[in-house]
Amino acid sequence: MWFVGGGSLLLFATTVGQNFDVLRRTALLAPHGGAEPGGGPNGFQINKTAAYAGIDAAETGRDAWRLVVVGRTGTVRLSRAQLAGLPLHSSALPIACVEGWSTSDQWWRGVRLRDLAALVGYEDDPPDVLVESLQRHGGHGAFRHAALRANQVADPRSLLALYVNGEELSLDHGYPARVIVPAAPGVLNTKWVARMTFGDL
Ligand SMILES: Nc1nc2c(c(=O)[nH]1)N[C@H]1C(S)=C(S)[C@@H](COP(=O)(O)O)O[C@H]1N2
Ligand SMILES: [Mo]
Repeated sequence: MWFVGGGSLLLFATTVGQNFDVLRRTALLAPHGGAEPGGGPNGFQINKTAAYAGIDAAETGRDAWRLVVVGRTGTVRLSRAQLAGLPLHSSALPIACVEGWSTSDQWWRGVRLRDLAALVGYEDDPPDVLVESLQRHGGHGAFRHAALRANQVADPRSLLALYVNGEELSLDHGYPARVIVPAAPGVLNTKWVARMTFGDL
């Protein structure tokens, strides 16, 4: 976990590399909407698996995936390593799906949405953002993108999460990066984010 001592962090760093491939492989095969609370990769339930959403592991890899951020001052492309090098913050937030389940608080870690807005010209006044997923098919088309309001972007708890519960995001929970915002239906927490367009929608 991120909030424990340095010794455990070191342990985490050495074990996560070994477990990560296994984690991602098993995540691909897992059924969606685990039956019991706490089931699913990273220790909590999933809505749609990566396989169901048609996410190809090849397009989430280190060489293929870039986050494209568009705004007032132009377009910025960031690899996952570059994102992980930005200031990271933690938020304890649940996922609350309108389909009738919700999780307890999960420990998310990632880049603040308002910091991403600042990268493309909105230092003081974050606007709305349109978030688009790698997902092209599978499930409800509406889940491929979501619009977040300026106040949701400005909230310091709103993250583009790279990690959860002290681990890399699993593919089923949205690896390489997914949105998590407070007090909003789960559907706004777009997984497998590919593109974020800041500006009044
Ligand atoms: N790209 C994409 N993002 C998505 C979804 C989806 O199907 N595709 N499902 C949404 C819904 S309805 C919910 S409740 C949450 C569930 O997140 P989880 O699967 O990590 O628990 O993801 C949201 N993000
Ligand atoms: Mo949902």
